[in-house]
Parts: sequence; C-alpha cells; structure tokens
Amino acid sequence: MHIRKLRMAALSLVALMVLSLVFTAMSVLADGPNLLQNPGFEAPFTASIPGKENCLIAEPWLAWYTEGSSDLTSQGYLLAPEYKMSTTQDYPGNRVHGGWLAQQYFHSFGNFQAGVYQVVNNITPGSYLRLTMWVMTWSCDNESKGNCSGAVSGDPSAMHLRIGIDPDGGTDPYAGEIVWTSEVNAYDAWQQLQVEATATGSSVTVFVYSYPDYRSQDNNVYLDDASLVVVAPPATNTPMPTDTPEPSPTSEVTDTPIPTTTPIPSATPIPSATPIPSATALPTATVAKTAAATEVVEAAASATPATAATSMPTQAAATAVPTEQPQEQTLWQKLAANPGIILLVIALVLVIVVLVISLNNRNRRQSYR
Ligand SMILES: [Ca+2]
Repeated sequence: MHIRKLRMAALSLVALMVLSLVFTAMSVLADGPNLLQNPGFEAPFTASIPGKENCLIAEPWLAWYTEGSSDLTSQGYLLAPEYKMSTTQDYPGNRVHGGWLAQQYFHSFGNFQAGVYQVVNNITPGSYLRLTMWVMTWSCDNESKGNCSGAVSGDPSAMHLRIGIDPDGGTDPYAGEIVWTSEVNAYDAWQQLQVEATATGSSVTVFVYSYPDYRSQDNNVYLDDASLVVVAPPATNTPMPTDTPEPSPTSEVTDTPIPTTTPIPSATPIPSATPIPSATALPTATVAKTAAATEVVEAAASATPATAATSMPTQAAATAVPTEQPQEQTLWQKLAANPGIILLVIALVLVIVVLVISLNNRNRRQSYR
C-alpha cells in the first residue's frame, strides 16, 4: 500500500515535470518579449508637455494633438484634449482593462485630433513587428437630451480611433509611412486592435490616433494593455511549398503527399482504402495506421475537431494545410526545429520508465518478504 502511494507520488511528480517542460518550451517558442515600456499604462503619470499640467501621461508614453486656429477652437473644433489616468473606481467600473490604471484623454463640448505615442529603440531593421492595444471610448452628445448619465454612450459620433506603427521611428502622426489599423469606435466596451509592420530603421514608433466628429459634451478615449513583439513574417514562413502545381482549381488536388493508393481527385472523395468504422472513430488514428506522411498527421492534428470528425482524413488534411501553413509554424514544426527540446522530453520519458521499473521491482521484493 505504502509502495503504491509512493509510486503514485513519483508518477505525479514526473508528470508535473513534463507538463512544466512543455509549457516552458511553448513559451520559448512563442513570440518575442514585449518591447514597449509601461505597456499597461500604469503609474507614474507625469505632464509630458511643458506648460500643460492637465496632460498627465503614463511614463514614458507621450501625448500628441493638433490644435486648431483660434477661430476653430473658439467654435469647439480641434481642441487640446486633457490627459489623465483612469482608475478601477471610475464609473461604471470598466475603465481599466488590466492592472490598476489606464490612460484616458478627453474634451468636453469639442472635438480633438489627438493620441499618444512611444518611440521604441534598439530594433533590428527588418524585424516584423506586431502591435496590439486594448481601446475603449465613451461619448454623449448632450445631457439636455438625457443621454449623458449612463454607462452606454449617447448619440455618439464616429471616433475614428486607430493604432499604427511608424516603421522608422518618426514622431509625425501624419507620416504616410505609418501602417494603421482600420478605424473603430469601440464605444462602451474594450476592443483589441492589432497591426503589423516591418521595421525599416533601428527604431519604430507606435501611435494612437483619434478624431471624434462631433463637438459632443463628452468624448472620452481609454487605452490599456499594449504590446509590441517581434513575430515571424507571414510571407517567408512557408515550410510546405506546394511543389506540384497541378492546374486543378480545387485545393485537394494540390495536396499530393498523401500516399493513398486510390486516386483522390474525384468529385466524391469518399471511397478511401480504410473505411471509417463508426461516426465516433478518430480520423487521426486511421491516418497514423496507414503509413502516411508525417505532415498529414500534423495537419489533421491541427485541424479543428469538428472538421476532422465529419470528413475523411484526406479531406481534413487537404483543407487544413492551405489555411494553416502560410500563417505561422505549428507548435510541432517549431518543436521539430528544436531537437533539443525533443531530446529533453525523451529523456524525461526515460526517467519515467526507469522510475516505474525500479518501483515495480521494489514492490515485488516487498511482496516476497
Ligand atoms: Ca493598465
């Protein structure tokens, strides 16, 4: 009894070790670290523009805005917005996406063309970068209409909110080379924006832009939880070139590495060599039994369970390969590119086997006594 408990404890420990190793490997193989400073818009907040005390920005982010002529600003157009921190206590309680604070900027009874930016240095030119940020806005036209007291925006105008990457680190928010997301409103609920660009210089700049159309009573913008990471470029990352350019319009025909003996490109691709015994049978299992190429197994594994269950294995592979491969490497391909991790896993499995055998022998000796 004691030995059995000991064995269970040892097996649990080894399983935990394997799991932690797998998670470590996944994190190592994931995208690079966040290159932004204070990506969560937390303290300290300081006045980044000299002489403008109501322009409090989470360091080291900087404010930018385009102030109109006195004629325009007197009519409520192109005002300099106020910047401040928003907290978890702010009504209606959702003004922070993560952590304790978020960046807010706003103006009352006027619009603005404004945002924030941060220059990121020490970038390797040619790096492919992905910028993400959570954004939310709130606006109400006029409380005389009774639409300014709730959590839901009242008669808001388009906010023209977007984020972008200047690929060579410029600080002009109107530069033509900035790669922007499309514009959103993001009223009343956090929305994550994402944009990707290739760095052309050794620094890049991330921007937020917004321009509410109306001179509403309130136009509020909230920003939180941004990230800028180096990722694998989608175009060059195609380890499975379709080497047989057959002129068929259907995608199944181009997927030639499936070694089934029966010809696939028929109108009804049902008759395979291995019929599925039941509706619950896993297609991946039958693929593994037939000496199929490894990429077929990988493709079937990465396909969604619904697709795999309702279609033949060959079909699942054919539909999965063209959609998955041009994007990013699968975890298996990344693991395959890192044989050290595979060796570590094999070593751990060997440790498990040795442990189990030794515990079994000990148990047997105990029972002989
Ligand atoms: Ca935050």
